[in-house]
Amino acid sequence: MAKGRIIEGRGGLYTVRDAVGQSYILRAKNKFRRENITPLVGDLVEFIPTRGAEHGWIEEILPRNSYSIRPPVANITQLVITLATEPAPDLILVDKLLLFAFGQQIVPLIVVNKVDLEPRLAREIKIAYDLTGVEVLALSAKTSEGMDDLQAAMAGHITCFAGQSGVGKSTLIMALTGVSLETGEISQKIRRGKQTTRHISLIEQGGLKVLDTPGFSLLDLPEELEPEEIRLCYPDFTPYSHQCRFAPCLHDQEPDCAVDEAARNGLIDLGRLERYRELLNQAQEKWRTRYD
Ligand SMILES: Nc1nc2c(ncn2[C@@H]2O[C@H](COP(=O)(O)OP(=O)(O)OP(=O)(O)O)[C@@H](O)[C@H]2O)c(=O)[nH]1
Ligand SMILES: [Mg+2]
Ligand SMILES: [Zn+2]
Repeated sequence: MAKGRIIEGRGGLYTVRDAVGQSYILRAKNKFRRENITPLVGDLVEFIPTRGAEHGWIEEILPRNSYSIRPPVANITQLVITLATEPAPDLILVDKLLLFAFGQQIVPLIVVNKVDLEPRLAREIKIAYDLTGVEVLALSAKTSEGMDDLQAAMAGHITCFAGQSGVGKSTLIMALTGVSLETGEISQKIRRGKQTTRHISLIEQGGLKVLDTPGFSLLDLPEELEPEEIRLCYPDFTPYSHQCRFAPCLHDQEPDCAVDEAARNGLIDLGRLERYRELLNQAQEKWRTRYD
C-alpha cells in the first residue's frame, strides 16, 4: 500500500502527497466515520492510489504524535501563535493556544507581526511572556524584519500557524516559502480580518513544512482538560508556586498564595495570572456541567 501525508481536505476529499512529491485526491473509508475518526491535515496515511477517473481510498491513518481540534491538525511539532497590533490582540487566545501546545509537547513560538506599524506591542509581549520561556519574535512580513529568525526557528519542524483572522499568517507563509496564497485586507469598519483563508493546507517548500490555517477568535478549552492540570502549563508560575501555603494551590482564592503575591509585586505578569484564573473558572464550569 502507498504511504503519504494529507496536505489538504475539503468536502470529503483529501489531497495526499507521497514521499516523491506526487499528489493524489482520495476519499476516506467509511470505517473512519464509524470509528468517529476524522482524517486531519498532517496525518500520515496508507492509501490505495487513484485509478483512472476514480478517486482512491485512504485505508489507514498512522498513529498521531500530536493532535488538535482547533485548529484541526495532526502531527505538528511547532505552533506559531501569531498576533499583531491590528486586529487588536486577544491574549486569552494566546494563553489557550499555549496551554494546548504545552499539553501536547508541541513547541510554541509567539510571533508579533506588523512591527512596521508600531513596535510597542512586541515589547510588551516579550516582557509579559519572558518567564514562560517561550520565544517571542518581533516581525514584519512587510519589511522582512525578523524573518530570518523565524525561518531559523522553523528548521526541522512541522509548523502550524494559528491566530486571529488578519494578523498576517498567510502573508508570513508566503514570504517564507514563496508559495502564493490568498490574503485579505483588514476591514476598516470593524477592525477585524475577513476570514480570508478558508481551508487548512500544508505547504512544503524550501526545506520548510508549514500549515496555514483559517483565523479564529473563539477557542474552546479541550473537553478532557482537568482544571487542576492548567496550572502545570504555566512555567512562569513555578518559581513561586512551591511557596504557596496550600499544596496543591490553584492560585485562585487561597490565602497566602505566593503566585498571587509575586504578581502583585510585579515579579509575575499580572495579566497572565488574571487570564489563568479566567481559564481555570471556565474549565471548572465545564467540568461541573460535563454530564449535563
Ligand atoms: N503593515 C503590515 N501589514 C501586514 C503585514 N503582514 C500582513 N499584513 C497585512 O495584513 C492583512 C491580513 O493578512 P493575511 O495574511 O490575509 O492574514 P491572515 O492571518 O492569513 O488572515 P486569515 O486568513 O483571515 O486568518 C493583509 O492586508 C496583509 O497585507 C505586516 O507585516 N505589516
Ligand atoms: Mg490567511
Ligand atoms: Zn498559589
